[in-house]
Parts: sequence; C-alpha cells; structure tokens
Amino acid sequence: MPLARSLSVTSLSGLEEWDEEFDREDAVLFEIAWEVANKVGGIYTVIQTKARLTCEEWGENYFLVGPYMESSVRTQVELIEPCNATLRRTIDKMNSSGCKVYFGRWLIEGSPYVILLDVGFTAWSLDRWKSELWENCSIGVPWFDREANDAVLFGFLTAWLLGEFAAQCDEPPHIVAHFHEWLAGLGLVLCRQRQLPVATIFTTHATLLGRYLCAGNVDFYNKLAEFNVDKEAGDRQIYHRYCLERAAARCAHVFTTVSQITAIEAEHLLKRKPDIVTPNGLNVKKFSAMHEFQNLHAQSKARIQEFVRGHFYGSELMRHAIIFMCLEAKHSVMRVFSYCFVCRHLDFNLDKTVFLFIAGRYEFSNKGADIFLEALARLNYLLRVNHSEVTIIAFFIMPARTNNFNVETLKGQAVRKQLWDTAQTVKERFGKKLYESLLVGQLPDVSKMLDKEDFTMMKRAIFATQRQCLPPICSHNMLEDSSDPILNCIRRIGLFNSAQDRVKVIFHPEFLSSTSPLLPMDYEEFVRGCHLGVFPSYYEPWGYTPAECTVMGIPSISTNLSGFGCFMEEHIADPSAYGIYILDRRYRGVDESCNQLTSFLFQFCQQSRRQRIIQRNRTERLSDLLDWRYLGRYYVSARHMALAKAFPDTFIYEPQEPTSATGFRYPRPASVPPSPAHSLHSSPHHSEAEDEEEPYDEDLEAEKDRVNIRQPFNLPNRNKNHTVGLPEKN
Ligand code: G6P
Ligand code: 1S3
Repeated sequence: MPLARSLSVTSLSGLEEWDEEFDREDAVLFEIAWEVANKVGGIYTVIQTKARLTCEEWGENYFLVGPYMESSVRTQVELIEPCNATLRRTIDKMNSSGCKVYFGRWLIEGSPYVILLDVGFTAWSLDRWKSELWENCSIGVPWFDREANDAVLFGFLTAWLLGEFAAQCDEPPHIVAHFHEWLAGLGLVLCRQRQLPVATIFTTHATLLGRYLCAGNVDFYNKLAEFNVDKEAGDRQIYHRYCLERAAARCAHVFTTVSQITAIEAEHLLKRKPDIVTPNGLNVKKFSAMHEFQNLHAQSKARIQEFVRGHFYGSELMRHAIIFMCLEAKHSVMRVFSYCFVCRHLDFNLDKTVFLFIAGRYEFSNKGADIFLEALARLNYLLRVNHSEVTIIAFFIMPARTNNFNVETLKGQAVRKQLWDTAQTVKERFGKKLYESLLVGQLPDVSKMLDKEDFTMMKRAIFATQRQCLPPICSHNMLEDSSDPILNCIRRIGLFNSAQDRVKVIFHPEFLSSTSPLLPMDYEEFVRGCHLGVFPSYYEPWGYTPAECTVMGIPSISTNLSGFGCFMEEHIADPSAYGIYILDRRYRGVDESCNQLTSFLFQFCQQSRRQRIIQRNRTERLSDLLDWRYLGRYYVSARHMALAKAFPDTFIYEPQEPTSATGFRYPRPASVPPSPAHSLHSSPHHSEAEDEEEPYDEDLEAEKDRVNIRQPFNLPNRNKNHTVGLPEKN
C-alpha cells in the first residue's frame, strides 16, 4: 500500500503547503460547468476569474470542460491539438464513437485548456441515455424541458470523457472532477454510479428551489425548515431538475456552496450540509499608482455626465390651469385661468449629482429592485423637504425584452451633440476674429465679436432643445411595457423625472456595451463612474455586483441575505466605514428594510466630495479580501478533502487547526472618529466649508488606515504574489 500523503492547508497560503507535500504530476483536475467559455451568468465569472490561479497551481494538468457553443468558440477559444497523449487518445476514441469533442485554449487570463462537448451532435443518444437514467437513478426527464435535455446529454458526455480518460491512463490516475451547478451535476452522479476512480466535488451557486421559492411570494428564510421539498418542486414543474441537483449534492465526495447563507439553504432544500464554503473571488487588478482608480472614477463619471446632459436636455412649456369657484350675481361660477411657464429639465448641478445604480439578472424582487424603487421615492421626498441641492440619478441596468432604443432617448444625445457642435463653431469664428484683431495690433471690440449669424445659429440650436415630454424613464422600447415590474412600480410611485424631482430614474434594459450609440461604456467603466452600487437583494447566494464595486473602490449596499453581505459583515468590524453598507433584510420587515435603505441613501447624499474620496480609498483597500489569491484556498481545501475521501489509501486530509487568524476582522479605520458624537455614521464627517479650508493629506490618512489594518493580521503587500490566511469558515 502506498504511503498516505498528508494534505493540509494549515499554512497561511495553502498553496505553498500543497507544493511541498503533493506531487501533482500524477493528479489531474477537471472543472466542469455549463458556463465554461459560455457566458450565462455568475458562474462564468467564477470560472473565468479563477482560471489564472488554478492554472498556476495545476499547470498542464488542469482542464475545463464545457459545452461547445459555436458563437462563443469563434470569439473566445483557440482550437488546438490535445496537449497530452492520454487526452489525445481519449478524445480520438470519443470522436470515433460518434461524439464531437473539441480541445483548445480559452483566451482569458491564464489561457486554460478547454474540452468542449458538442451536445447537439450526440442528441441521437438522448432517448437511450434518458432510459438509462430512469433505470439506474429513477429520474425521469420530460421531453419538453430543453435545458434538462441538454443537462442529460452534457452529463453523459462528461462521464464518458472521465471514464475514457481513466481507462486510457497507464497508471491508476488520481482524477479530481469539480462540477458546478445542477446543469453539470449529472456527470458527477454517473461517475459515482459507474464507480470511476474520480474524486468528485459539487458546488451549488444557488439552489433551484431557493430561486423559485424566493421569486414567488414566500417567507423563504423563516420557512426553510418546513418546506415539503418534493411537493414544492413538483408544484413548480421542476421536480426532475431538482432530482438531478439533489442527486449531485448527495453523491459528491465533497459538497460546497458559495456562502454560509446558501449552506443553510442547501441543508434544508438539498438535505446535505456542505462540507466547506467556497466563497467567490475576483482577479484583482493592481494599479502601480495608489490613486489611479480615483482618476478612473473621475474620467468615467465625466462620460456619464455627458450622457445625462443629453438625456435631460432642454426645456418644456408647461401649461397649468387654475380652477376656482366664485360667487357672481348669486350664482356660483367656475372660472378657469390657465398660465404657462418654461420648465428646464437640466436645472440641477451636475457637480452635486450622485449616480446610483443597480445591475444584474432581471429578477425584480430577488435582486431587490422593488425596495430600491420604494426607497428612491422616499428619498425624493426627503431631499425635497430638506431643500437639498443634491440630485440623484438612479440607473437600472437589467436586461429585458426590447425593441431597441427609443427615439426620445436617441434624440437627447443628438441634441446634446448639436449644441456641442454649435458651441465649437461659434468658438472658432470668435477665435478667428480675435486673432485678426490682434494681428493688426488692436484690442478687440468685444461687442462686435459675435455677429448676427452667430446669434441666429445659437438661437436655432436652443430652439431645437424644446421638448413636449418629460425626459424618458426607459431608454428602450419595451416589448412588455404594460406588465413590466420596474415600469409599473415607477407608475405607482410617480417618479417621472419631472423637474421638481430630486431623484431621477433611468432604466436601461440591456447590458452595457462600449459600442452602444447611447451610452458607449462597458460595465466596468460605468461602475467606476458611479458613486454607489445598490443591491438590496432578497435572494443572492453570493452577489458579484457589490464585490466588483469593492475592487474598483466604489461603495455599495448589499444585504445580510446575500453571501457577499454576510461575508463582509464577518470580516470587517465597521463595514459602512469602508463603504460597505449592509441592509438588514433578515430580521426586519420589508417596510423597515426600506426605511433603512432610505436612510443609507440619504446619509450617502449628505457626504461631501472629500468624504466620498476618503470612503472610496477605504473601499478599495478591501479588495485584497476578495482576491482569488486568498479565497482560492477554500477551493484547494475542497480538492484535498475530495482526494482524501476518494483515495483514502493515498491521501489524508488534515483539517485546519484554529489559528490566530481565526476570527480575522478588518478593524475600524483609524481615521474614523472614535466617538459617535463626532460621527453620525461611519464615514468621515466634515462640512463642505472644511473641505475648502482645511488641507487634507489623503495619503497620510490612507497610510494611517493601512497601518492599522495590516499590523494585527499581517496582511500581505498587495503587490506581492502571496496568499494570506483567512479564517476557516467551517
Ligand atoms: C476622484 C478624482 C478627483 C475628483 C473626485 C470626484 O477622486 O481623483 O479629482 O474630484 O474623484 O469625486 P466625486 O465623488 O465627487 O465624484
Ligand atoms: C449565481 O448567479 P445568479 O446571479 O443567478 O451564481 C453566482 C456565482 O456564484 C452568485 O454570485 C449569484 O449570487 C447567484 O445568483
């Protein structure tokens, strides 16, 4: 019997320990997901951002397995010959047996190898495989569920690939196969059922039932323990999918979820407690200059401001009628007086305008768009009664079915462009006259610098800015306008972008793109230009959107029902000081949560520019916490655990002993006033006047906070490539 090799992650880095003790030559890692080189949602981000680190760790022995999607392959994958002989034999064998298996490099950071399985090409096997599934696992998949049919094909192909690979190996191999989400889960079930020599891991990023139940009107978290899961799945016609998911979770050597909150959900709905939580990380970009991200914020904000200038262009002639009763010759008479006034839409100061946004999959209540809108209505009231000079523009970036941009929105940008062109023409003519005057040694007669033609041109441009309607809420023509939940909510709360509103709303029902004729920015640029991301989700197993904000130094609001919110709450002593506002949706009713959200937003609006800058610096400093360089160690642990369970004679897993890093928390920033008397909320408080008068050494403040953070917990230098110990969560 070979000597059992000890695997542990007791060192701070985890990865280094692995290096010393484990000869990776004879182990191969397959990571299997429907979203490999195929963007659908958050799982794509997990795999894509983690690839570099996993490639560093496993090198040539790491293979991602996904479906072959021609359009994505054309733009994202370079097809090549298989890199190793065993794999070449495996793929050749499968291809000669009626499959289409492709091999290539995914053109992302780390350039991982990908094996892509063409499920359509083997559709002829569907019925046979479905009967096998029924006979062996008693799971029946109905013919009409296309996604589930794809899951069956993908599952059988994956199991075939792993089985064939194991058979082609000269020595008994040590294979680790990590499956993500129910769509890939059947491959795992078949590996176990066929007793393949594979250590299996299943990660669920959200449970099927959880997502469905939350989208309905169910008190999900309070009833978690009471659901009759089979009935609930049956009622929603997802019983077969649920069975595939539950079977994968139950069969896996190691079962993981992306957060503690989803771990509890999985325990109740999938009837298995996860062995380890594997939180999602990001590939954090390190800037050489400390404040580069602040400059990027200013640049991107300027581009959003340009868009806003176009969107809220011009003025409207408002007709108002006053109706009153008067007594005349003993009769009451109704009199109507009407009057007109010009209402300018861009009557707010863009320098005092705060940009908020919510973005993601269009799940109205799961993603918290419902309470965000309600809070915006309350905020509008608060800002109006307090005569605040601040204007809020809230962007909703959630894709819905549309029929392209609407005319009014496009017109706004065209009008803005025309005004800009007119200003440039007049400026050139003015400059020429000025130059000619100076050439002849005379100071210009300023009253003659603009002539009639200039004025006509300018007046024409101004007349073109008149409009008959309010600035549009929605940038596109919606296909389901009358039943759209965001639009209906706006109709109910009356946030119509009128000049009196201090809160304006722009609904962009399409993901952003740098080639858009309307707002030509990609998502990252847009996020950088905003002031606050608002994600008050009710159902959010992890939540990449606030995490992405954090690594870009943009504050965000999340909730204690989201994986990200709970994770930050656990690791930061005073999250709001770092620009991480965590809304309580767990212990409060909807109305109370909405009030809390309103108060977060109102507090945020009251911050001065300087306070926002300090807060952004602090937010950005948290990005280490979300880097795969640290969070990747949970994946390392999961793999060690799986190897030890699948090959107990060869591997032993030693769980981490509690270390001094357990209970790790970012402390309160040193620059936050210690007493609540000095600080209403946990962001630095100074008045606008102070901003102008008192010199502020941003670097010094930042350094104070940094020293404070690093000393007790020995956080690494961000520019060095090493990992740090986070507390073991399980
Ligand atoms: C960054 C830039 C500053 C700019 C500021 C605006 O910090 O480096 O030059 O003044 O952003 O911040 P604000 O929160 O008002 O968009
Ligand atoms: C899921 O994607 P979603 O937006 O449907 O997986 C993501 C990656 O783990 C996770 O961040 C998100 O909360 C889940 O909901």
